[in-house]
Parts: sequence; structure tokens; C-alpha cells
Amino acid sequence: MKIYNPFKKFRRPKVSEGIFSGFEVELANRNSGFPLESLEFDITPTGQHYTLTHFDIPNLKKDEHIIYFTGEFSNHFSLAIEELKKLPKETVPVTIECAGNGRAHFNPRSYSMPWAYGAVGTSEWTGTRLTPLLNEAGLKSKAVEVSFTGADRGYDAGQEHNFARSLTREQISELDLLLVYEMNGMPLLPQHGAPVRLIVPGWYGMASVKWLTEIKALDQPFDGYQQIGTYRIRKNRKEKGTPITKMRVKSLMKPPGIPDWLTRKRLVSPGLTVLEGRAWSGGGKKITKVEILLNKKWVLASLETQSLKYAWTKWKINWSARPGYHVLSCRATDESGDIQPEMPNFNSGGFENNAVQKVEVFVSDFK
Ligand SMILES: Nc1nc2c(c(=O)[nH]1)N[C@H]1C(S)=C(S)[C@@H](COP(=O)(O)O)O[C@H]1N2
Ligand SMILES: [Mo]
Repeated sequence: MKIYNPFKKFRRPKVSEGIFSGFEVELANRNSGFPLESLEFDITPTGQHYTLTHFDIPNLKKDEHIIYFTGEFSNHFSLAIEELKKLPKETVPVTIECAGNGRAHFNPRSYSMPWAYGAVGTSEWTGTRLTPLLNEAGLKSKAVEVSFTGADRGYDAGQEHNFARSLTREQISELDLLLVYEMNGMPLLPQHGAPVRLIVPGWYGMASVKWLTEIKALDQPFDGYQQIGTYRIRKNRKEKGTPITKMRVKSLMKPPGIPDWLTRKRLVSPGLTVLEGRAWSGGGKKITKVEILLNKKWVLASLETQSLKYAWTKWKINWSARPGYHVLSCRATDESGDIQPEMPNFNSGGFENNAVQKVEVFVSDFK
């Protein structure tokens, strides 16, 4: 039978400028960001966590779901959710950011989900470590990578595939990988990967495969679309580019005062205002410094929470707000000395934008 592929010739426009297309707006309705005011919480309230789903949310039954270990393992085996839950349990707070967060602030922008700032959040993920399971399955010496496949299937760039990603043996030995079935003490919600997902702490979100069905050991590097066709830093689409892995150092401010409905610009009363927010980095690197741009000078904020390996840090500063118009920014530095840039570095996929946030504030008396 000849297979008909209606999307074979579908390609995104190279880049876009100006007004957002209907397709981008519809993607933004399906994949919501978190409300910046919830930066007040160490743990993002579950219903406010951002979501990014490429295809459709699969409706998987917890009691019937099985994860298969296949490919270049000495032992092929499978695990039901109830069996997974009997394994040693760990709860880890992890900040996850979508690699496309900030895409809408590139100019020209890449034609995809138009994130501004909201594609990041922190949850307490509960599950079991992956490494003991890989050891039990026994990676053969010829296995070079392990792939992780989700139940969701669709098309991108004319290619039909399940959402799937891989990690090399070396990455697996360095990362604190978790198979999780709970988020903030509750069973995973369907949109966050129920009944079980991978969590790759310290990396951008694409690696944390949701609706996990198969873990396969491979004797060749994985060539799935989500691994080699996208999630790469390229100046233009012809370049092979380099794969996206660890999150870049970044910070966000909880916008002070009250907003204007349409523009989200702020109104703040004159006088003492507490500015606060969160800062994080990838690869387990801790935040060492957060500075706030006040009256054109970078001023040191205080770090309010213990710096955790994989979860964001709270920062705070007092601002004596003088009447007028202000653009507030914050910038974080991590323990390797990496610091946020003022402007993003263009790349064709609109990834890894860690340029400083800009919060427009009018200071004036109001009731
Ligand atoms: N199976 C599957 N896993 C996936 C995705 C997906 O579309 N399908 N999206 C990835 C991306 S790009 C991100 S940023 C995170 C988002 O996780 P969340 O929706 O729970 O916030 O999931 C990742 N895992
Ligand atoms: Mo993402």
C-alpha cells in the first residue's frame, strides 16, 4: 500500500517579523505559559505550570500502562506503574524551562510556539532513579545511546514520528535521571505526561519525555526528528548545528504593582517597593549573584533561599520607586561565572534566549 503523507512538503517559513500568524496564536492557546506573579512561590502551583505538547495529549490508562526496555540490553523487561511505585522513591525539586522560552523576543523570530517569558516552572517531582533500572536491564557494551519514546505521535517538517529523545551513555552517567509519576504530591496530570515521564534535571525541557512507553538501548546514535531535526543551535537551517542540552543562566522578576489588562505594563505607588523573583541555571550550577537595574546601575539583590542544585533561587531587593517611567531588569550569574546577556544571540530555531527581562513600570500615586 502506498502511504499518503499530506504534510510531506510542509515546512515552516524561515523566519517571521511583525504580526503573529493564526497558527502561532493557536499554538499559544494550546501551550500556555505560567503567570509571572506565581514567581512568588518556591514551587509553581501545579495548575499554573507551563505546558508544551507537540502533538495530542494521549489518554493513557494508569493501570494498563507498561514501560518496555528493549534493544541492546541483556535483559528485555517491562514495568507496570504499580511495580515502578514499589522501587526506591525520591522527590526532587526541579526547575524546567522550555528551550524555546523567549522565542517571541527574537527579531526576526522563528515560526513556532511564540513564548515570551512564561515557559519555565519548578515542581517537586516524585519517582525512582533510572540508572538502577538500566543496570538491571544491562546495557550491552555496543550500546552507545538510550532512546526514550513518548506515546504521542504526529508530523513535523513532513516527518511522521512519536516524540522521542535520546541520551548518550556518558550523559546518562552524569545526569540524575528520574522516572516520575507524581508532581507536587499528586499523580501526574495528563498534560504533564501521565502516568509516567522522564525528568532530566538541569537540561531544557525537551529532554524530559512525557507519556513514556519505551526505553531502548541503541548501537547507533538516535536519528529521530526531535533529536537531530530540531533542538539544535543553528545560525541558519542549512547548518548541522549543535544540540541543545543544559539550561542557560536566567532570572525573572515578579512584576510589581498592578497591571494594565492589555499591555501588562505596571503601575506602582511611589516609595518603598519590594522587588522579588527567581534565578536558575542548568547542569546543576548554582546561582551566585543576582543584580537589578535601578536608575541605570546594576545593584546587588539578596539571595533568599538556599541554592539548590536543580531548583531556582529566590532573590529580593528594596526599591525606592520615584515617580516616572522605568524599565526594570534583573540579571543572574551562576557559579561558573556565566551571566545573562542584555540582548539575545540570534539562532534560527529561536532557542536558549536568556537575555534580561524588561518590565515596564509607571510610578505614580494610585489608591
Ligand atoms: N512525549 C512528549 N514529551 C515531551 C514533549 C512532547 O511534546 N511530547 N514536549 C517536551 C518539551 S519541548 C517540554 S518544554 C517539556 C514540557 O513539559 P510540561 O508540559 O510538563 O511543562 O516536555 C517535553 N516532553
Ligand atoms: Mo520545550
